[in-house]
Amino acid sequence: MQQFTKLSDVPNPQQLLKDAIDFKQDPRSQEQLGKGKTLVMLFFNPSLRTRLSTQRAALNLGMSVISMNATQGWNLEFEDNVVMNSDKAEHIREAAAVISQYADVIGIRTFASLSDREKDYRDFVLNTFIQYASVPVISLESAIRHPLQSLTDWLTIETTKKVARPKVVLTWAPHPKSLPQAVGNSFAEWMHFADVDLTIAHPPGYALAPEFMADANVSTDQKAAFENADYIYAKNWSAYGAYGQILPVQENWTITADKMALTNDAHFMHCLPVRRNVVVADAVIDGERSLVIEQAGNRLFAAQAVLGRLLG
Ligand code: SN0
Repeated sequence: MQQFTKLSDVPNPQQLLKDAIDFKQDPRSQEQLGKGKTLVMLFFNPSLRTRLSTQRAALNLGMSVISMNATQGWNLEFEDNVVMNSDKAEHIREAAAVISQYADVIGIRTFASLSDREKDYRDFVLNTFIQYASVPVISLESAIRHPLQSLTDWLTIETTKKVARPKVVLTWAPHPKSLPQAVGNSFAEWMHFADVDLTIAHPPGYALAPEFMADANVSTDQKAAFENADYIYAKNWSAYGAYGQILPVQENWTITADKMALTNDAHFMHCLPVRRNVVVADAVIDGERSLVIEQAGNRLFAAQAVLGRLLG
């Protein structure tokens, strides 16, 4: 594997899932693999799980880790042919090449702008960085995808499912802020590949980008979508069509115990961080079908599997 930014970067996703399952059973099984190697992580946006789990994953493989908030460094210019006489002190051409001198693997987090859809959907910041980096790059969530989260979600479903092909519902949920589509996009991308029956439920106007909706059952009726569901995966995203906007929504899309009662005793999943009693009611996230803490724990094994393949 040369890089990890999307499903199609992975030559054998089933093998990667198996690696993650193996690491979940024995996290210390490959303590020598990363000896003498360094992971550098660069954060253009906040992180809790991704930062700590990826660092811990690297340590479990014997790597050294350096992480940096990009805001602590120089303000970077990403455009070409610019006269750099304003607030940007360093060009990405030098920055990415220089970081590559210090790293064997680089992780980058860069959220969507939510203002320029064309640029976001080219994954401009991530791909420009990769263009000038000379070592493998892992996406720690980019403008349009969060593949470490999606591999984690697949691992979580595979290790808890009671039927061969569970019904999985990705449901939009309310949020006070305008959030990226990355987690929803990426979850859909990986679930299309996984052996699940995927439904995407969203209010009118909240369809994901067409390339991520392909093949899924789609419903704008949340309660109907919940029927017979084995997994409810909640996530807010801002509109793709009216790009980055929060649209008025008629019904209440918060995940409540009443709605969970419509399902086939479904597990509740969310990538976190989550706004309690906006996205999901306390009774659901604190209930016994909630997987959110195990799911976050699985971030470690997904990151270990990915780092392992990039090193191996
Ligand atoms: C990010 C997102 O892409 O939705 C990261 C999720 C892993 N979430 C947020 O930015 C939540 C921010 C908030 O204020 O609730």
